[in-house]
Amino acid sequence: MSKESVYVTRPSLPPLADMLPYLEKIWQTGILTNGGPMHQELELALARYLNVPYISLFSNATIALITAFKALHLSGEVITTPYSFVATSHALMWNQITPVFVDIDPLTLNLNPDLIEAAITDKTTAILPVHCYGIPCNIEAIQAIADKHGLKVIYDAAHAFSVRQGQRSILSAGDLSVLSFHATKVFNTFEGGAIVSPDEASKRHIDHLKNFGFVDEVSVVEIGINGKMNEFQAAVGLLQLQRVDAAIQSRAEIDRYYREQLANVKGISFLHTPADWSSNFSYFPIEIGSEFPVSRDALYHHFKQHDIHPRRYFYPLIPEFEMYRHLASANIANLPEAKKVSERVLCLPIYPDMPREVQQKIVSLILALAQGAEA
Ligand code: T4K
Repeated sequence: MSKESVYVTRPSLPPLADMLPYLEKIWQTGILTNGGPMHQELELALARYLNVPYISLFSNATIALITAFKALHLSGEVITTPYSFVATSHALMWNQITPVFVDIDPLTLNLNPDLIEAAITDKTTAILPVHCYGIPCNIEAIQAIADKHGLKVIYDAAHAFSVRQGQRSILSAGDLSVLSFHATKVFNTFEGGAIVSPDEASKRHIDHLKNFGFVDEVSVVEIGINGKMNEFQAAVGLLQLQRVDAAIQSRAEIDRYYREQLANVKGISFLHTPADWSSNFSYFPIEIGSEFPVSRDALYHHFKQHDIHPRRYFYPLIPEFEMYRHLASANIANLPEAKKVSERVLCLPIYPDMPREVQQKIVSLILALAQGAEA
């Protein structure tokens, strides 16, 4: 990665000097992992900040998803979205659960609740929606279907750190929600993740599962895994938390700039913004329609020639990957909205402290193409 290159994101980092006292403490105490003091402090601080009842920290969101399915004893089939990062479905496969892909709502780009019931079979045990780009799913409609059919709901909330609808955190929806704290996310601990639980018993169970199934020194009650976040990650998290509001604010300003500058470009549209939504501005996806002079892919390559690297999240669709193609629900003909969107969306670079000149360069490349200045 050269310094001049512009990537879809650039991770926020706490000042190195602020990190040193935390490192000294780790070195002094010799407590490196296994639910140490910083881990405990971060769990409490995050639960407070996110306004959620209970949270369990993990080494990353993929392991957290795998553990969440195990905690809820899921099996058989789980209904999910084709339009996500591949980890969403991979985590099901690691539990020998078959993903059943259902098309997305073209407005929110999330699992379309109107299509879920038709995909339920006697093997279905849960619904796994994703709040894609932090845009909330239709939580009420999904819960109503789950309640009617006795299904669990696990939200892949990897993009949804701190997102609220009205006054309510969307992370409290469903049975469990899973967050990612990967380097590329709004709040990062280098690698990391978490499960949000509704009650103490669920949290305790998840905490046992992420520690091999140990409940005390000599008792292992379940086949657990090692999903623990270590003290270094937790220290990073504690420092990041002090700055995350400012980081989101800085993202909001870039979001506003892009929207203003690109508002009247024919063939470029922005994503739906629900009225009572408080976004974390984690991504800036634009949809490139047929009225724009070049295709999404041509625009993507044009940017690359200028050493700007937006991303085609999420292309290809998960069901287009080789290991999913054999599934009946992976037939792309039944997923027309997801297919269309995966060929049209481009996520523009957005990250705190992104220089205004870089934002201007990105905008001017798009405007020049729109005005036919560059073929
Ligand atoms: N569910 C959903 C819906 C997800 O989106 C994800 C992850 C997960 C589950 C699983 O969460 P984790 O198990 O990862 O916690 C990235 C991330 O690796 C992945 O976490 C994320 N979603 C996905 C949407 O994006 P890539 O393949 O795009 O990463 P990469 O390495 O190409 O990074 C993108 C750009 O960011 C690079 O071009 C440069 C910049 N970058 C990246 C890293 C890692 C940096 O500047 N510094 C860095 O350290 O997947």
